[in-house]
Amino acid sequence: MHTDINKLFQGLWQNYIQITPSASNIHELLGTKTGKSDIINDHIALRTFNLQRVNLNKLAAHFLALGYEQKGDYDFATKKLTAQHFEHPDTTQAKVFISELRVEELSETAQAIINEMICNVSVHAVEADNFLYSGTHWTVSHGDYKTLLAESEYAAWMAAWGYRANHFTVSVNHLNNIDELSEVNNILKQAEFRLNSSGGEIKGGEEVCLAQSSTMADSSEVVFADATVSIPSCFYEFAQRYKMANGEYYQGFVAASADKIFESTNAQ
Ligand code: OOG
Ligand code: NI
Repeated sequence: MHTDINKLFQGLWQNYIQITPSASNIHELLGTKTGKSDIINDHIALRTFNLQRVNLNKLAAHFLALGYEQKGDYDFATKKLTAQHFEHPDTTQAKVFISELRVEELSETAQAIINEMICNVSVHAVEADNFLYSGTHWTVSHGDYKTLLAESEYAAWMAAWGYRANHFTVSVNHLNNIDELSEVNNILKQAEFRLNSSGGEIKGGEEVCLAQSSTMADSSEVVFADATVSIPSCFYEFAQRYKMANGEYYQGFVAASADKIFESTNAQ
């Protein structure tokens, strides 16, 4: 496990932009618009399966070791996902949203494909410094990918991309010269980036103390056992937080909005 938060986030970011060039382009574009090249991340998100070897707790251990604390619990019944979020006492550090797919709720066929994949992940690999950006530890066929896709877009995404940041999220509150999420969205649309419009381009808002938007995932090539195919990779998210009645900024997530953000990796 990393002992340095910055090294972990640098590893995650470098791995993420390799298959998400839009994120790196938008990062640069926002740097130009705001006159400040350093962007504060609101959060990152990671995905996994609830199988013992690689479950949410195994991913979380990497952050707990760096001083993060577990905060919210979330359930996405239709998507068969459980999630938690983690915060660091230093509030300038990105929050972390980790979800896990409840494998036992899938068909026997899907379960067999996933179990076979995860058999290849060693206990040692899960604890290694680079685990959270180590990608796949298995090979799947394009057919198996499509079988998973028919049942769970999330399962298919994991089969193709493995362990890596699913997205980084720009903190709109920390952007110089930009006050509103809608302004960010306008800049992105003008530059012809495609936004996720499921549930509206802006999910949530001041009434739930969190407004979010995201790009649709880039496409990137995956080498399957039998074919090389371009499929949705990762996306970039933008979050604006509002103060609660007690005067403090809301730090949690909003399940109804998150449910739509997950769909940013759907095929277009
Ligand atoms: C996570 C989706 C939820 C948010 O900010 O609400 C999320 C995912 O797509 O893995 O990141
Ligand atoms: Ni997010």
